[in-house]
Amino acid sequence: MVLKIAIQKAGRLHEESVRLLRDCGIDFNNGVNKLRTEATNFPLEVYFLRDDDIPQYVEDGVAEAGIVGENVVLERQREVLVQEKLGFGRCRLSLAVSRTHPYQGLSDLSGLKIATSYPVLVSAFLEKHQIRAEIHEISGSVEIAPGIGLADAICDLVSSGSTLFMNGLKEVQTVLESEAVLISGKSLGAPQEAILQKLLFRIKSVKRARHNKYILLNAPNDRLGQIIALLPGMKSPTVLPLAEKGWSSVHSVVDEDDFWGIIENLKACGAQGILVVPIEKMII
Ligand code: PRT
Ligand code: ZN
Repeated sequence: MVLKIAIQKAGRLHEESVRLLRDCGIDFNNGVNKLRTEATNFPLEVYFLRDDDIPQYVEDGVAEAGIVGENVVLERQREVLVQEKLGFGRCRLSLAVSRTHPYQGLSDLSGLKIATSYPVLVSAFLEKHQIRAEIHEISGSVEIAPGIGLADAICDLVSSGSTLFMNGLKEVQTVLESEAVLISGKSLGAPQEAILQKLLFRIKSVKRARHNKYILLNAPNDRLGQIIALLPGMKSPTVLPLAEKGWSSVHSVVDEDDFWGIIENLKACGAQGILVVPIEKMII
């Protein structure tokens, strides 16, 4: 028995999807000129597909799971379950108008023609805010639509914002925040469900590890109390005596978000020789 998982064949999510599965300890060939491949050390068959098709394939049961942008899942409205946010492929679906437009607020969009590849999400957003505007669906290069007179505004994915900038547009409203997600079919057989749960367990430990760092430092014993208070650790920090009298080595795990603040406070408390090491897997 294997679990069939669909990932993007080429494009923005391909590399990170492959990296995530590999970091989960799953070995497979990476799909150049291939439609599918089987992992050698985990019951997984990987399908390489266009991202837009992945929700449909998962709904139909051609694949039991998939990795795809949440934006695609929500736009396609397929009957699939979002199992886990994956922390990559982050972007936002945003409305933008010409930089010279004297935009003041959402009501300024009334009566405008909005070009987008996300008609479902944009209509829902406009309806929610009771704005009547015309949606013009186009499949690519949405950002050039205002410049060629095809539309007054656009709604497209943005990450750095440089595409909007280069096309003389300004972002005025976020419609959706998105990132890659792991989806699954709604009714998997028991063996596939068991494999999915194993995969999810591994993905969660990889995500946790990516978000945390292992930290080692030397501390004078008379400051240990203060230093330990700064380091929560998984349970509590490990403290080992150094060969030099009056000093200890302290080991702990810190969240990346709090990292720099903690380091500054540790130094201020007299910590020395601080080492920071990436964590490969983290199981709690
Ligand atoms: O061939 P296939 O159909 O599989 O790929 P695709 O061309 O449809 O998709 P692809 O690879 O471009 O994007 C796949 C997924 O990556 C999207 O569905 C999003 O979930 C995610 N993602 C993250 C992005 C971006 N960031 C992004 N910036 N997808 C597209 N863009 C585009 C955007 O459409 C615009 O043209 O990049 C441009 C804007 O980027 P900035 O950095 O200039 O703001
Ligand atoms: Zn696509």
